[in-house]
Amino acid sequence: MLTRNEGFENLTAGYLFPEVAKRRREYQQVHPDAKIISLGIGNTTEPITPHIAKAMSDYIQKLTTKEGYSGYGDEQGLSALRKKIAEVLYKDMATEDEVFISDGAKCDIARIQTLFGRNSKIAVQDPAYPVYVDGSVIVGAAGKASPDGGYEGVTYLPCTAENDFFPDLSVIKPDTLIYFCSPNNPTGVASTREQLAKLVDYALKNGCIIIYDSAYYSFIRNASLPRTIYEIPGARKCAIEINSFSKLAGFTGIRLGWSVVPSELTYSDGVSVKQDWNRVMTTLFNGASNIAQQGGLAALDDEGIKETTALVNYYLDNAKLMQKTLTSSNFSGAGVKVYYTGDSPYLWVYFPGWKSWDIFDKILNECNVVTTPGSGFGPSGEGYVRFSCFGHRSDVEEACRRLQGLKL
Ligand code: PGU
Repeated sequence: MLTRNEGFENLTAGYLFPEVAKRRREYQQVHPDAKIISLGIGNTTEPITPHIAKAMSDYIQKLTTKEGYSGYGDEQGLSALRKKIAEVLYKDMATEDEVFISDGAKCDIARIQTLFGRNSKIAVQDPAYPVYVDGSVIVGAAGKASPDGGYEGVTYLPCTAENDFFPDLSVIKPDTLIYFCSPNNPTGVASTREQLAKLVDYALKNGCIIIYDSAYYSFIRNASLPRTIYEIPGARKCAIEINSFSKLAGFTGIRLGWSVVPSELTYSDGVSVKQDWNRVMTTLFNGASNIAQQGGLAALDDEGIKETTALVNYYLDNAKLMQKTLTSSNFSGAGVKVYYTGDSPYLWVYFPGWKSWDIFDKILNECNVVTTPGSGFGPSGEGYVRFSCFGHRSDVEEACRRLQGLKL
């Protein structure tokens, strides 16, 4: 008999979002008439925009012809798309050969773990997108669960209202892999240039590598905030960036993302990280869908940028409506605190005296609205709930009406 990868034994809970979906299903079974609205998982709902859709459907037509058909492409992605991403999004900060096209950011976060193996030390923002920790547990780098609710091999970096959601970096040990997400999921906070400069400086001085997840960069509206880690001098020597078309262009189902691994980035022995990443992407991946890549190309030309900006603005307007409701007297009178700066799709909301899953249940029961419990993102998320703005406007408006009636 084969033994089980002990990483699975170490996992203390199921993945957060299926857990949320299960509670929703159970509620719906008991209340079949309830019209449940999701402000839970960050799943896009608006249609693919016309210019981007046309590029994909034109390409599908080409695939039906002998001349236009293509099978496997380069595993690292279409060179036209790698070039376009480098030119449009990174300008002189990254080159085409440093951009790798993928089937999405979550998948890249999983594959990245193969670079550093089970002996790597991990640090994560707390709260954080659960894949960083759960993925590390599965590959064995996070160790066993500790009694305080975390994992022995993970350094948690509390990001709370008290520290303005930017962590104390001094607790990170040398030679650690640091997962850092900005704009952050779930707090919604986008780190400033000064904060990111501190992070890069710390990584360079302590031999750390940053996995910088900027899947929500397109939601940044404050022009002074960096949209990529490579705006920070020195980042090319210590950071990998992971990114996605999911939230940028509504590609959550189409699946398309990219990573940037600069040529200067090396392991302690001087070997190039990019060289190994190229090996991982060519060996454990077979290239993103060629149809999706045509959509990605269209998303980054002038017309595409116009469309995606409008699409993201639509969701940001939803977030403003939710902010208005959650800061109204029904909530503020009960001491509820809303953290939202207008640069992300998530509102991070603190309900004093409540456990996250309890307030999640209460909102589901009384308003038939699904949220995401903050404790699912890490120990510092307890007492918080995350509201996502990726709904249709009419659903968001209806959810806001119902939330006004929540008995706090
Ligand atoms: N990175 C961050 C920070 C995310 O929040 C998400 C999605 C991804 C990556 C995934 O990007 P893809 O390119 O689509 O793979 N987070 C959503 C969806 C939940 C999930 O399991 O990915 C969320 O609600 O947090």
